[in-house]
Amino acid sequence: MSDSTQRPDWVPPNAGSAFTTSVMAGVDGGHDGLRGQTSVAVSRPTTPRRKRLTVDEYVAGVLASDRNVVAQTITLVESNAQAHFDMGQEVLRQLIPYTGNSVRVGITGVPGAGKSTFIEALGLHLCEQGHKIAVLAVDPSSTVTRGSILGDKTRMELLSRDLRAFIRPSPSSGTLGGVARKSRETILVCEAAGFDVILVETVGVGQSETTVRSMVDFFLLLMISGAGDELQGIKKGIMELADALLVNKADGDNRLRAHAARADYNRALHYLAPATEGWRTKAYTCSALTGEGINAIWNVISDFRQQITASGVLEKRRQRQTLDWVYSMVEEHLRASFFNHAGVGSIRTDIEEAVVNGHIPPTVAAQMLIRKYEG
Ligand SMILES: Nc1nc2c(ncn2[C@@H]2O[C@H](COP(=O)(O)OP(=O)(O)O)[C@@H](O)[C@H]2O)c(=O)[nH]1
Ligand SMILES: [Mg+2]
Repeated sequence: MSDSTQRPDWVPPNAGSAFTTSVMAGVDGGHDGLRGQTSVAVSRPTTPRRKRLTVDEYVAGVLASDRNVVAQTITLVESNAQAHFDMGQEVLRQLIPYTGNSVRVGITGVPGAGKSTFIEALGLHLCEQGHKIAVLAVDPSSTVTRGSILGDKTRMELLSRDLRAFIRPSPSSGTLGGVARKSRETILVCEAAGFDVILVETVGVGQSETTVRSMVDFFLLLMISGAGDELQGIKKGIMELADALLVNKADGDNRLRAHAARADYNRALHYLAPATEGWRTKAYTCSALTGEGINAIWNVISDFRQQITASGVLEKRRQRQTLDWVYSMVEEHLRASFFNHAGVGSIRTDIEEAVVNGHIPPTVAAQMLIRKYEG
């Protein structure tokens, strides 16, 4: 739950004002998930300034599934400006009664496993079946890998042209907690707009799998055969988060290897605790390229959804996730407040030096810092 990737010397920007401090950079980059605006930097000067909407207009537009307003609402809740934050929270408050009616699916896997290709294949398949799909990304490193995010968008070219789909890149980089807050709120906005399948892609960076696990119903781990488990970063811990393992690229010469890998993973899964009470996590194969296995994995997800709805596990899971969300924001806020505290700042360097040189034990150092903060 807590963001253990946080470096101890991290100091949040403008810390102390509110949760708006949790993510740096905010919406200044200006991408709003609208089709045809991927080249925002180029088209921006000719784009007319948008009229500011009122809270009622945001709410009505989202409920009417107006794509422009959906995108603007997400931009609003992603904003770091205090005025936007307050307005965004009021919009969300009014949208809450219309949320919750989607299948939330998280997808992770190493870069190159085929997540984006898979999401496009699954997304198109679901659109054909009459679903409305929202694709979101959670990538706390997205400033660094900005290029690849845009690359992903162009890779999902067919899906992004489909009016039944809505693709939104990751919020700008910042702490994982900050990115997560925005993504959770984006999920709610998309649900209120009538998107009934939410696909959340994340690269396995730091704690991001755990974070995405904590915001979805079903968590899918995409694998490739022959890459070696160490290379794929598939630690036991991540397999234990998954509701299904999907060996992608089961096509051409790779087909047999993929099927062998599936059997191996199924054997390994026997020894692991399942991620979801009453559900057995299994391994499957697919080819995001040819589409083989895509329908089958959707059937697995649908069965899962039906089963955990009936058993009450879904409701319990979502309640726990909501509380986790609350406390992760509290933690995020306290951390920011601590590291921005002037008194703490004035003694930190000395205390850090004393503790690394063995002059005081870590516990005493922590007590001194906390006393300074609370005092
Ligand atoms: N042969 C084959 N190649 C695939 C498949 N899925 C993805 N790829 C290729 O693998 C590469 C990485 O895919 P991408 O979707 O960008 O992976 P991501 O980094 O996990 O999002 C691309 O060149 C894809 O064309 C598949 O099912 N079969
Ligand atoms: Mg990708």
